[in-house]
Amino acid sequence: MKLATQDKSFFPQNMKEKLEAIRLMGFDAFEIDGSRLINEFQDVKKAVQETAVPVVTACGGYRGWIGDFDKEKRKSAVQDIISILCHLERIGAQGIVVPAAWGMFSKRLPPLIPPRSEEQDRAVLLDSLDKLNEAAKETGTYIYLEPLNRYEDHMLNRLEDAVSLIEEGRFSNVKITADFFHMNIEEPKIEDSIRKAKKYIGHVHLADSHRYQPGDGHLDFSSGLKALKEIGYTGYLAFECRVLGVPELEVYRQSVKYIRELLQRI
Ligand code: LER
Ligand code: MN
Repeated sequence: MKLATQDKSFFPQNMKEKLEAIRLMGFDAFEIDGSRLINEFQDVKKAVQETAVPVVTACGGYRGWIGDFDKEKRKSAVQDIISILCHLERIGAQGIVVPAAWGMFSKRLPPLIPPRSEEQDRAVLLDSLDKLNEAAKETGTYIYLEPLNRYEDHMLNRLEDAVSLIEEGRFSNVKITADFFHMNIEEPKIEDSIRKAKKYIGHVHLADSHRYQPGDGHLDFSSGLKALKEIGYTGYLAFECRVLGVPELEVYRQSVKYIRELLQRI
C-alpha cells in the first residue's frame, strides 16, 4: 500500500515545490482538489512530470452533489466530475472521490426528516452514477464512491450501502473509498466491513478517531490495515485529516512514519 496526502496550508503553494515537499515528508503521491486540477492544469502536469510525484486522485472541487436535492445542482456535479475525469486521464491519474452529498442533510440533526424518500435518493444516485460510470469507462478512470458518517450525509453511511448501489447498477468503474474516520463511526467492526466489501474497495482515506492525523487519536489502525492487506488491497491510503500539534509539518511527518511502521508490522 502506498501513501498519499491532500493539500495542507503548511505545504508550499507552488505546485512543483508542493510535490517535492510531499515526497520529503514520506508520501508517494498527491490527492488534488478537482477545481485546482482544472484551473492550474498545465502547472500540475509539468510539476508531476518534473518531480515524478504522481497526482493519483481528486477529491472535491465541483459544484453540487451527485445526490443533490436540486436537479440542476446534480447536473452541475455530474458535468464537473466528468470534466475532472478528463483531466485526470491526461495525467495518468486513477479517479475521483465522490460522496452522495456532503453536509446537505443529516437524519440525526433537526429537522430529521429529509425532503426526499429513500427510494428517490437511490434512484437519483443510480442515475448520476450511471452517467459517471460511462465517463469513467471512456477515460479509463474510476469513481470512488464514499460513504460518510450520519452527521455528514444521510444517503450512504456504510460500505455496504455503496456496495449495494454498485451491484444494482452493475457499474464497472465505480469503486469505494473506505474512509477510516467515517468507518470508525458507522461500521460495527471496521475489519469485517473491509473484508465484506473487498471486491469494491478502490481507495482509502486515513484520519484518526477525531479527524486529526493518524496516531494521535484512539483508532486501532492495525486491524483495519491488516484486513486491507488480507484482501489484497495495494492502492493508496490518502491522508485526509487536520493536524494537531506544532510544528505541524513535523507532527505530520511523524504520522506518516507511524503508518509506515504499522504497514511494516502487519
Ligand atoms: C468528508 O468528511 C470526507 O471524508 C471527504 O472525503 C468528502 O469527500
Ligand atoms: Mn474522506
